[in-house]
Amino acid sequence: MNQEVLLQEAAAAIVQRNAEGALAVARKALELGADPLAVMEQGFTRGLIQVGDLFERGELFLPELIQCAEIMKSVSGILNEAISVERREIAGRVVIATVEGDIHDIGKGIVVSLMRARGLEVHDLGRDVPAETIIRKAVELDADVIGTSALLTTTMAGQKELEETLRREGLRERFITIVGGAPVTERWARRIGADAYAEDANDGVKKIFQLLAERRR
Ligand code: B12
Repeated sequence: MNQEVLLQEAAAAIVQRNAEGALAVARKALELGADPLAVMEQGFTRGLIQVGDLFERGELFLPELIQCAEIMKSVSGILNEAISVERREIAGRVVIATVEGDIHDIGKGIVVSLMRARGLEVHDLGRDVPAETIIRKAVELDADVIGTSALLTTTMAGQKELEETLRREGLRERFITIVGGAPVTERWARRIGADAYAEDANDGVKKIFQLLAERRR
């Protein structure tokens, strides 16, 4: 089967809130040997973004949005697991969380899976996590990288607070920081003083490896 058809079916299953259909597409994708990351990002995620647009336009309501997110969670359970592990030695230690006040964690889940698959040791602190808690954990684990996700314009402030707290406590140079999430931009990363912005999981992992390499030079 053509991969593009599969990606369209994946997106449609989310928009139509078809839980069984979505799981069937995810399983079919694996059977056919499709790239699970591509199916997540270019298929199911595309559908979820359409759902977000419908919600924003008032054409869909919160219960339906929740239903779509739940379907997304169940397919990501299958597909994230299948993201291929390419290397085994630990390349760096990452502490990651969705910032305080924010419960969006689907994108972070994809990022975590890809990081693990590429050989990073990842400590996922979950969602709605205060900056202070993220920093304490990063210090305790002697992490190399702190990654944060924010999906609401209001919660992006948590990423700024993290940078400010690190600077105030004299810890800024100790960690590489990377920010992501739909409303987050390169400009925002620069403005708050984060080391990097990532638009998706692949971009994030690539930038982390670059920054780790620069640091070890
Ligand atoms: C699913 C969803 C939900 C689900 C979340 C379920 C879950 N467990 O995550 C539920 C239904 C619970 C929900 C709730 C709400 N939501 Co909501 N939600 C969405 C939706 C449709 C999709 C988000 C998503 O999962 N995208 C797919 C993933 C794969 O993409 P992603 O998160 O961007 O992640 C990728 C990249 O950004 C990047 N990335 C992300 N994080 C990181 C971190 C690092 C370190 C790196 C390297 C990379 C990286 O890599 C990821 C993979 O490629 C968006 C619409 C949208 N376009 O984003 C609205 C949206 C984010 N929600 C919105 C709103 C308003 C809400 C609510 C306030 C609704 C309400 N009235 O209660 C609540 C907020 C609750 C809270 N306190 O957090 C608004 C936000 C508007 C704004 N400007 O702030 C949006 C934009 C919808 C809209 N268009 O109005 N939501």
